[in-house]
Amino acid sequence: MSDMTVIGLGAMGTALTEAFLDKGHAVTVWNRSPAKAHALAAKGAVVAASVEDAVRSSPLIVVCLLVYDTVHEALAPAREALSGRTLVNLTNGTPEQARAMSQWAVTHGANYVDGGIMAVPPMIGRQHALILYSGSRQGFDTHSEQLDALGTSKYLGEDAGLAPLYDISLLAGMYGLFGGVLQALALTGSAGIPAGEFMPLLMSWLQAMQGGLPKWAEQIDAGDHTSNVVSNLGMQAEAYVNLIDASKASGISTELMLPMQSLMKRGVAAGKANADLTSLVELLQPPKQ
Ligand code: FVH
Repeated sequence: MSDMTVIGLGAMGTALTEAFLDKGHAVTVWNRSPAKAHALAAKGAVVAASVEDAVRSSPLIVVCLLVYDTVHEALAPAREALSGRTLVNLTNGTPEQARAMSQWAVTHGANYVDGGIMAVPPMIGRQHALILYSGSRQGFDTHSEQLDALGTSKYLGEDAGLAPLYDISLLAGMYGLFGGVLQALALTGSAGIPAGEFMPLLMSWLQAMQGGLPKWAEQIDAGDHTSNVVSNLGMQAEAYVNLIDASKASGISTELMLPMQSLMKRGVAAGKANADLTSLVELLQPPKQ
């Protein structure tokens, strides 16, 4: 018997396996393309001949595949073997996919824990790799010590959909930031300014703006977007036009910038010109009943 099985040996599954091995655990692995297991076998992992053998080898099954459809496809031949084990699925997906997978796993007698990895493979095994978990409390508590080998574990609650909800929300913040950074570098780059020269300014500007985010949270939780406003939406919507015009004048695509402008315009049209930018969150959400 191994301590855990890792199913999926892509960039992330390989990093997860290495972190378990580094902590001295006995690990069984399985991957669709067997060649990816060779290097791990040399480090001490046991390579299972089939996905069913892999599941039968351990009480803890960690899955990290490309998408949820892949997980269903890969685990189908091993479903009878899942009974009495804990299935931890670290594949990226939606809250709905996680809840459906949880139901499927519970039907087959497994404890189901969904997970969101807030780290890239080289970070795995270190404290700053945050791994979000939700789903079976019993399954998580039984294996939390082993899972701590992967990074800092954070359990969010019994609803399996919570980990992917936090995961995609954190990714939404990241992609918003990355989109803005790409636009900034396209603008400065078109004027011949090297990215390396502009980046320190951009980083300190973003850090300064980040300081205002706790106030955003307070305003959004209170539903009050009009007290102590220092940069109202009406003013920001006017200034934003310059960002679009300057991009166009330099031949730079505005495709990343236009959706925000459209939301700002909608906010102004809805009478929020004197409110803070935080008021736009209500326009993104479905109307309150
Ligand atoms: N790598 C990263 O930076 C991010 C960090 C945050 C979390 N993500 C998510 O982790 C999942 C796996 O990502 P990955 O980086 O390991 O991805 P790949 O290196 O492309 O490996 C994909 C594995 O999935 C297997 N696979 C694909 N299709 C099938 C299938 N039909 N049946 C069985 N297995 C399948 C693939 O097998 P193979 O191609 O080697 O045979 C790999 O094991 C993912 O959800 C990220 O969003 C990573």
